[in-house]
Amino acid sequence: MILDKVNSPEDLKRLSLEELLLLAEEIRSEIIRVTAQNGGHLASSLGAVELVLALHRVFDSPRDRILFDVGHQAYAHKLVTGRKDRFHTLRKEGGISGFTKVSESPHDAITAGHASTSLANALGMVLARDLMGEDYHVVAVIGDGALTGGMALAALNKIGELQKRMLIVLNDNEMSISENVGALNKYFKELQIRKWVQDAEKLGKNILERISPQLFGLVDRAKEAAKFLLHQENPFYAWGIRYVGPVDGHDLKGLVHILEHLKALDGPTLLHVVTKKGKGYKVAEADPIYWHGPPGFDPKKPEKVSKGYTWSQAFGDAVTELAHMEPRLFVLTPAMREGSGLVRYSLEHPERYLDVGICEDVAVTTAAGLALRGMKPIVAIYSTFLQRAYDQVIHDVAIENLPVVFAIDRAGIVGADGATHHGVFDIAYLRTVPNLQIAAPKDALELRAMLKKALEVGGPVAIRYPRDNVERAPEGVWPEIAWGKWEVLKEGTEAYILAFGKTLRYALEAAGDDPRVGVVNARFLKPLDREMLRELSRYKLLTVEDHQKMGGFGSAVLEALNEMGLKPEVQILGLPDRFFEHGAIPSLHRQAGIDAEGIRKALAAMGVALVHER
Ligand code: TPP
Repeated sequence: MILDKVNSPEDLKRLSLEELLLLAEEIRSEIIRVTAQNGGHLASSLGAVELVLALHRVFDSPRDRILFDVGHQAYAHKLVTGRKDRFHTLRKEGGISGFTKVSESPHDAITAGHASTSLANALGMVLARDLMGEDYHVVAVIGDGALTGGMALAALNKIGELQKRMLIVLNDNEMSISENVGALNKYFKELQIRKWVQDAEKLGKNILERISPQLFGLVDRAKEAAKFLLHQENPFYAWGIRYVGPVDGHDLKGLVHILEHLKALDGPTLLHVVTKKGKGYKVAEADPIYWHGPPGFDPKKPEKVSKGYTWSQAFGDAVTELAHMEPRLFVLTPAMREGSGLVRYSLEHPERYLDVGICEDVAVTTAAGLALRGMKPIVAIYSTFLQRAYDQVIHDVAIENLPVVFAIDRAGIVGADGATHHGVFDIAYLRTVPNLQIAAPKDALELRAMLKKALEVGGPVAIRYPRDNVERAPEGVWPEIAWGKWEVLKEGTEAYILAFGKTLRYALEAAGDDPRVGVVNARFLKPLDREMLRELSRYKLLTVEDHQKMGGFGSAVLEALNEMGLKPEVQILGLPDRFFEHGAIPSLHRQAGIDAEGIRKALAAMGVALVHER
């Protein structure tokens, strides 16, 4: 194995180009082997193997900084930068991260996970480099999907103005997670077509050259003119960024050659590299959407597996039905059609569906525009990505109390994607926003009731639900829900567990049939059910949530009690003030002490030791 001999990028420079080609295949096998066991970003990483090897061959990491946008396509980079022995721990608790991470390796130039950050980071680095009189290369690798983000486009604008030396490699596979969207994406396709035309012309020219030297001269001039036009029209040129491409991103030798050339240039350059998502693995090439981030699979017999019925699907089914009943309903996604359960919706209601690209801010403000003109928009968004649109939530939606529903998926600990992806801040950052109402359903039926009611009550409403399976609710059933009212699921004589969202299950498990402990489905956080809270304040109270303790549901309960002048014994369970890395969800919940065992311990500390203590 050649990979056995590669312990750092230095070793790549000693290989012949033929050995490098063999190494690419070995790396592909290793990526498939480990992703089959652990799940992970398979198709994106397979598509970037040659690109990663060429970059490490030509540049000198860690002296030169190579930044991977999102960092999900960088498995080959991990394998050649001293992490091949730990690669089998990918995304496992205590193992290496599924994204690039500064604290994991000196070769990881940025910590990533969220899209579109590489260009601004690179800009900061070249500014620092030049100010400090240092001399190294900065290379940002960004996908066509990540380039749809406003952050990336705004950084390009500044990069073009400042004219600092840096290389941007656009890894264009025409895919985001689903098909990429946007005008730039259309333009990239056009550039590829022009390239094919040019290649065909070249072929024709060779033939013509032999037949008629005069005609050949004409074609040559036409080609020069085409090249000129291409550059004139090219938006990167307009921005002051040198555009080179499109080039074949799987032609390792060609890539090495062109990178060597570009390395010597000053100012900002963008190299447009065309790759195939899933390259080298038939199923992933054929269906890059599923194989973007599959769970484990059998590498010899790779098949799609059903993840069961998820909260995302429950949401998708609910809005698909609702849209038949409510003609003003409109659903937006920032590039997460599959993850948000919206495939069915997008097919049944294509005219009231919009994928804006990886730009959560645009999703939220477009929803505001729709709401201002009488529509009832629902923004389907992951908790962690809504962080990107906080100002838009306040400035464009909440101030005018617009009827925008935020369907917040992946709320709480999400598992293998780790610190960048846990949705554990949304309660804290949304709770402080006036007009915004916040709810969390206990099951799919309650989700339906909340969604329907949210459209009726008006104003902005956030409904949060976790990354998890849920029992399917029957179609056509739309129960009424008392807005702002909690629900007692079990009576108690000494203490009540107030659970918000996913932790309700743990609360019921912990309470068992102990008559002293009651359980409340505290499904509305804002407005909070003060009436019931007042009644319950005769008992000891334990709040539990899958969210940061600071600023979360427990804080809201304490604040309300304080305002009402009530002082029951209260304990708050939530995530402590630190970041949780990747790991299995139940394990991380256990560590945070918010699972059934944690609840039992907390109750015991309050003097309510449970009889069925296992
Ligand atoms: N929104 C943000 C801010 N960050 C994210 N990581 C995502 C959404 C989810 N996401 C992860 S990868 C991806 C998306 C939408 C697609 C990226 O497409 P591209 O940059 O073209 O890379 P590819 O996977 O095609 O190689």
